[in-house]
Amino acid sequence: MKTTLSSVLLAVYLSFGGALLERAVAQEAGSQYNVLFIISDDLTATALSCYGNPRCQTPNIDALAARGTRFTRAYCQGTYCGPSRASFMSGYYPHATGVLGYNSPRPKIGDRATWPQHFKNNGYYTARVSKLFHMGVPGGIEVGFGIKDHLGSNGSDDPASWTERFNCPGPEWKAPGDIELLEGNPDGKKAPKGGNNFIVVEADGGDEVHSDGLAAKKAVELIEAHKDEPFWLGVGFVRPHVPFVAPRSYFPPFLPYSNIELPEKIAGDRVDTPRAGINYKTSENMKMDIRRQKKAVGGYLASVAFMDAQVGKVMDALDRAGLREKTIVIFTSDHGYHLGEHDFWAKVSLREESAAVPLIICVPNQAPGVCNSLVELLDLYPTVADLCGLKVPQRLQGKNIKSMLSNPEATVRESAFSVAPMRKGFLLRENKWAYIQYGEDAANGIELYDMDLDPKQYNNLAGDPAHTELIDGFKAKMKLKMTQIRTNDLPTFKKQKKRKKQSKP
Ligand SMILES: [Ca+2]
Repeated sequence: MKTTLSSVLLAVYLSFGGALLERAVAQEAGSQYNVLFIISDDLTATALSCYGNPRCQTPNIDALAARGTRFTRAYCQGTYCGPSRASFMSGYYPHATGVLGYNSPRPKIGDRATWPQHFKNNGYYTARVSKLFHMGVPGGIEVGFGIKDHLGSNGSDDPASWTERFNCPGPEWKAPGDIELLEGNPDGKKAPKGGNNFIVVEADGGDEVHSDGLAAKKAVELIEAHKDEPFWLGVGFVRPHVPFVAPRSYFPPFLPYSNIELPEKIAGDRVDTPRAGINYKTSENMKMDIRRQKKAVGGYLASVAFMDAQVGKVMDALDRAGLREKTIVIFTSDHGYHLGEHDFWAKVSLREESAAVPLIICVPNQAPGVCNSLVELLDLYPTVADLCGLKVPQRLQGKNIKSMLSNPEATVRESAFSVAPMRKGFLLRENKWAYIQYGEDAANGIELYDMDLDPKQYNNLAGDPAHTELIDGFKAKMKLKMTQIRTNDLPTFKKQKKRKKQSKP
C-alpha cells in the first residue's frame, strides 16, 4: 500500500491527538478528578477502628471511611508485597505476568501502560512518594539514610509510570529508642537485627525522624505544588510493616503490653489444617511466649496509629488546597496480616486476616456507604480510569466496580481470587465459602470454611464427605479461573524469547 500524507497524519492523530481528545471529553464531562492513592504496607483491616478494632484508634482513616465507601470484602491478588503490588499496578493477575516474587512487571507488560502511566499518558502529573511497587522494608528504606543528598533506593520501581518519584530513607530499626527483638530470641540475649524480623522500637523524637513522617511531608509539598493541574499521586507508607517502629508518643494506648488481648486460642485449632496451610511464621517457630506475642500486637498497633496520623497530614493538605471536591481518594494495603490468629503471624497465609485488605474509596459528592460485595485490588485501575473519564483498556483483568459507589448493594463478581506463590496456594472467596487449595491440582491439601457459620475459620470442612460435591465444584472453578487468567494479551515466555532472538543482528 502506498503511504500517503493523510495516512501519516491519521497515524499521528491516533497516537497523540486521540489522547488529547479523550482528555477534552473528560474535562467537558466535569469528571477529570485528581487521584490520591494512599497505600499502607502489611496492614490488616482488623487493626482499624472503622473495621471494628476496639483498641486501636485510627481517626483519620475512619474519617475517610465516614465520607466514602468502605469495602468489607476486598481481597489482594497476592498475599505479600511483590506479587500484590505488581498485580494492581499493572492490571494483571500474578499468574498472567508471572510476577510471583519481587520483580517489576515491566519486562512482561512491554509498553502497556500501568495504572498511573495510563493517567500520565492522558496529561496527568503522576508521582510516587516512597513504596508503590515493591521495595524492601526495612533494607530498601535504610539505603541512603543519614547521607546528605542521597536519593535512596527505588526498589523494583517502574520509572515509566511517573513524572517524578521520591524515596524517603529512614533509620527503621536503628532509630534511637527502646528496642526489643521479639522473634527467635527466647532468652532475650540476641542483639536486634534488621531484615524481616519482629522488632519493636519505642522511638525518641517526632514523626519526621521516620520514613513515613518524611513521606507525608513530601506528599503535602506535592499537593501544594500541583494543585492547579490534574494529578495521580501515590503515597506509600511502610508501616505497620516490620520493624514496628514509631515515635514514643503513639505507644501509651497500648501500654502496658500485658493488657493487650490476643486472639482466642482454641485447642486443636490446627489439627485439620494441611501442612501447606500452616503459615511460615507461627508463635512456636518464632519462639514468642505470651508476653512477646502481646508486645508484638502492641507494637503493630502503635505503628498503625503512627501511619494513621500521617494519612491525616496528607488529607489536611488536600483540604487546604481546596481539592476535596476534585479528588478521588483511595486508602488500602497491599495485603493483610496475622496478629496471632491460629498462632499465625504476618502475611503469606490465605486465611481471611491475610488475604483481605482494608479498602476505602472516596469520590467527590458521593453518599457514604458500606459495601459487602466482593472486590479485588485489581478492580482499582479500570474503576478509577472510568471515574476520571479515561478510556478503560480492554486488556485489564479487573472489573469496573463504579456501580458499588452509588449503590453498595451492587455486585460485579461471584468470587475474589488470591494467590500465595510461596505456598503454591490459591484462594477462591465467595460470599458463603472460602476455598483454598495448595498446588494447581490441589495435591498438597485443601481448606474449606463456611464463612457464615465459622467466620474465624476454625473448622476446615474439606475432610467432610458431605462437602465432596462442593469441593469438586471449587476445583473446577479454580481450573477455569487459572485458564481465564492465562488467557490474555501478554506475550508468552516462549514468544518473548523468539522475539528477542529475531531482534538479534
Ligand atoms: Ca507488604
